Amino acid sequence: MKPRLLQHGRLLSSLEAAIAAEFDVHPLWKEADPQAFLARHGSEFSGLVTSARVGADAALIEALPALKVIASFGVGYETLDLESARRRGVVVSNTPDVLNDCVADLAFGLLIDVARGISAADRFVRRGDWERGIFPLTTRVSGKRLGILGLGRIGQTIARRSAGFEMDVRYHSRRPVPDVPWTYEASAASLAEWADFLVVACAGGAATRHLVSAEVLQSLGPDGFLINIARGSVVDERALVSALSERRIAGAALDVFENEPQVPQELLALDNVVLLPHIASGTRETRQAMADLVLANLRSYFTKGRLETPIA
Ligand code: 8YV
Repeated sequence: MKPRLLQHGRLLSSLEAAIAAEFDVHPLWKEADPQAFLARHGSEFSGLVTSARVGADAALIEALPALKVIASFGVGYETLDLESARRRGVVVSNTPDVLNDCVADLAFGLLIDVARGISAADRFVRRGDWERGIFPLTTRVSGKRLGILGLGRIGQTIARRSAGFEMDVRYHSRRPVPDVPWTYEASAASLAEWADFLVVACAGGAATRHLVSAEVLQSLGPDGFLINIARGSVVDERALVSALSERRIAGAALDVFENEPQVPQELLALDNVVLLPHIASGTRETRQAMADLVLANLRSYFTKGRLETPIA
C-alpha cells in the first residue's frame, strides 16, 4: 500500500507529478472546505508535503493525528510549527544547500543593480530619455565593504562571491561562526555603520523580526545600500520606506516583503529601489533540485525511516 500524503498548497508541477506517481496523495488545496475535509479524513494521512510559502501551522498538524513526517519545499521554515511537530514526534525536512548558489547569485545581481542603476537605466532607455540627456553617475561596487547579516550557508556563499569583486567582508549573526575568514561585528547596527552594502541573509521568524530597524538603517546612512534576499519580516518595512523616501539611505534591492505579494506603494515610484517578486531560488535548475530533495526525503522516510535533510 502506498503511503497516504496530504499536499498543502501548490508545488512545482514536476514534483506534484512525481509524488502522485509514488504516493497516494490528496491535494488539500483543491478542497472547497478544507476544515470539513480534515475533520472527516485527517486521520488517514501519515505524511504532509508543503512549502516554505504555505508552511504547516499548529492547527493543521493537530488535524492530522496519524502524521509522522512533513516534507517542505524551500529552505526557510518559519512557517512550519516545529514545536507542534516535535511534541507529536513528527519529523520535518526542508531543502537546504541546493539553492545557495542561485540565491547568492541573485543577491549579487541585486547588489550590482541597485548600485549601478541597471534597472533604472533600462527604464531610462525605454522611456527614450537617452535621446534627451545622459544617465546620472552611480556607485562603484568593486573594492567596497560588504556587510552580511546572517552567515549561514547562503550568507557564506554570498561572502565567497564577493572575492571576485575584491570586497572587504564582515558579518553579524547570533554568534561568531568558527573557521571563517570574515570579521564578526557585534551588532546589526555596527555592521550597518561599517558597510557600504548590507545584505540580509538570515532566517525569518520571530527571532529576527525587524532586526533591520530604523536605527540600523540610520547606521547604514545616506551612502549605504540595503539588499534583502532573506525574509521581508527581518526588515522594518515602514522604517525602510521612510528611510528611502527621505533619502536617509542610498537605495534598496528587495526580493522579499513583509506581506507578499503586497509591495509598499511608496516604493513603486522610487528609482533607487529594485523590486523583485521573491525569485532568488527561482531557476529551473534549482527549483528542480529542491523538488528532487523533497522527493528524496519522502522516499528515504518511507523506506528507511529517516530523512535526508531533517530540520535539526
Ligand atoms: C521558495 C524560499 O521559493 O526556500 C525558501 O525558503 O523562500 C524560496 O526558495 C519558496 O519559499 C518555496 O515555497
